[in-house]
Amino acid sequence: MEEEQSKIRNFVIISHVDHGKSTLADRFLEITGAVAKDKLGPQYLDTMELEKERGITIKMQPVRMEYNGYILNLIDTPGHVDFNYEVSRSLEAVEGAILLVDVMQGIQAQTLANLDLARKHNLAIIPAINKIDLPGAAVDDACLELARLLNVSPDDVFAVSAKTGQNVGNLLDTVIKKIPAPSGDCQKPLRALVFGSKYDSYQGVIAYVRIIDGRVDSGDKLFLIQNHLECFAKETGYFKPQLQKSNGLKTGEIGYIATGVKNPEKVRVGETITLNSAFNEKTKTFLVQPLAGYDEPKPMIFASIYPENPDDFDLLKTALAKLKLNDPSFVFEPELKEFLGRGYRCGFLGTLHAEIICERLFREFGLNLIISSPSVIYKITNVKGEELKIYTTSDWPDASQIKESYEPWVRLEIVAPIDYLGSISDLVKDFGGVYVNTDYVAEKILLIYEIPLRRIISGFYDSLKNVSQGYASMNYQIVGYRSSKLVKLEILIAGKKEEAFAKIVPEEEVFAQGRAISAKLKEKLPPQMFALPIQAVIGGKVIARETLGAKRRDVTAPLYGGDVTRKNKLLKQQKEGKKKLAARSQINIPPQVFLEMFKSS
Ligand SMILES: Nc1nc2c(ncn2[C@@H]2O[C@H](COP(=O)(O)OP(=O)(O)OP(=O)(O)O)[C@@H](O)[C@H]2O)c(=O)[nH]1
Ligand SMILES: [Mg+2]
Repeated sequence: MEEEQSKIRNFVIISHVDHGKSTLADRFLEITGAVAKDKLGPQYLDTMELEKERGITIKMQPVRMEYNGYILNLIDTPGHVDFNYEVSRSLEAVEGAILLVDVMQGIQAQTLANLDLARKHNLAIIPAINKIDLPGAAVDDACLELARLLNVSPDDVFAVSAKTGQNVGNLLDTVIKKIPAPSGDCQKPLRALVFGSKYDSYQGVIAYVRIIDGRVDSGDKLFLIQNHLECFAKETGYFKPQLQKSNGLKTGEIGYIATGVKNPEKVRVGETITLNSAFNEKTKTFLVQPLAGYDEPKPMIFASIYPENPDDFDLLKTALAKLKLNDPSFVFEPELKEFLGRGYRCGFLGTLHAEIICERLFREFGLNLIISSPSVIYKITNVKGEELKIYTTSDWPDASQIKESYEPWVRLEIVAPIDYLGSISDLVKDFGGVYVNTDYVAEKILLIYEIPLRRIISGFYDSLKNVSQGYASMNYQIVGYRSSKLVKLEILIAGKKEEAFAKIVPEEEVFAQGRAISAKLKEKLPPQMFALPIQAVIGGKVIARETLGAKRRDVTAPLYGGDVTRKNKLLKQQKEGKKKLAARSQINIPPQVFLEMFKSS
């Protein structure tokens, strides 16, 4: 191994959501001088507007720091379970992990899940307790709990404050001591693992890479082994975290390669990049073996997404392809539906994930969307005896066609302090869950249940947080399909079917759900030009009804009568808006309402 390579450390920070990873990364950036102190706002690596607004990390973010003669490549990861694919991809690019635990919360479900992932990758793990500056923090107890989980001495657990910086310098020194330098052979031909990417209109696809073997220089001719694509390194560089050009990238380094490839679908995460010169003319094979790559993510929930303006269909298509490059964990397929038009059926890892993608389509691409209620993948057998998978509500066949219906169940793991055992088991029972087992992790209980996935995506997590004062956390995996009598609840507004609000529900819940959806719509929809009925309908029978009030909205009201041309323009716009309305339907449903209904379903 070359001297330079032995001075590289690649590591991630992993934890449950909100335990302070991005804040700890801030302190590392400060200590190493990677970012000037006056430029360093809180959670500096959360660069997306949505991340800042919501205070959560959505994307993993690599950053290169220099410290005491070492190159430190850190990847900050998200903690929310919906963005777990970001974590698992990051782990493949590093040799070690800081496992961070909030002193007030202790071990939580994603602490366990992410630790498990890190162990599967054989990473060196450095445990640390965070937020020790908080008044009343029981630091020793928290260290003991984490030490028990990892089977190490409590003295090996770091106690830090990412906020004040207390003990963070020692933690960084330990990263250098305990995490091994990257292995890999600098003499071999290039093998670079693509662990992320983004699209740039000038540079084409920018691949985030970890150089496993060999080196790449700016200008090199490249070959993408899995996709059989030739391209070249338009530019190489590092994450500072802004992209900073370099002459090349060497074994063990993390950086980017701008490929110039314009089709976002051609460069996939998990791809192995090698040099074109590694091709052996005689044997017609490459001198290198492709890397293992990544497992495909498994979408849990589906929704139909349609442009509000049908002319935006092509824009939606390119937007989805570009977003997928930045977030490979969602899937999409075109679909055509009678009541909706041309759009896409999209699969997501969870409801927050779906919400974030829809927000990004709006903010980054200016797309107003119609979004259907989220759905899990149901299965039915029809009267012909065929078994069908039903991804979205609009695919649900007529009741007369269905012989038997099935829904996915999950194994649900809840980690909580023992005091909340009673309230949690009551809650799970209310949500139709079945008790399986109780286990212990360090000082906490690990409760295992089975429950329909449908219940998990509709409000369960919020209720769990409520009954446990925020202390319980959860994780789930699909265990299989079980028979359930399901029906399609239709929603009619002004007598017209609004497919986006339809929902698949168990027969015994139709009345409650029908009432809930129509009441919610009444609350979310703006007053219309005429009073309109909102109806929930099962098989042609109305089971719930609300009336949406009428009010002529004065669009010029906020203008205090000042500017006449502007006033006229607005009135003209309103008139045109009404024309568009008449063409689409009787009612004006602002695009935010679809997202609001989606969130609350
Ligand atoms: N008092 C105190 N607050 C902290 C400390 N570290 C982080 N926080 C706060 O905890 C909250 C979450 O911090 P983040 O750094 O965003 O947590 P995260 O783990 O990156 O969150 P996700 O990426 O969404 O999982 C923020 O309000 C921080 O200000 C600490 O050491 N002390
Ligand atoms: Mg974060």
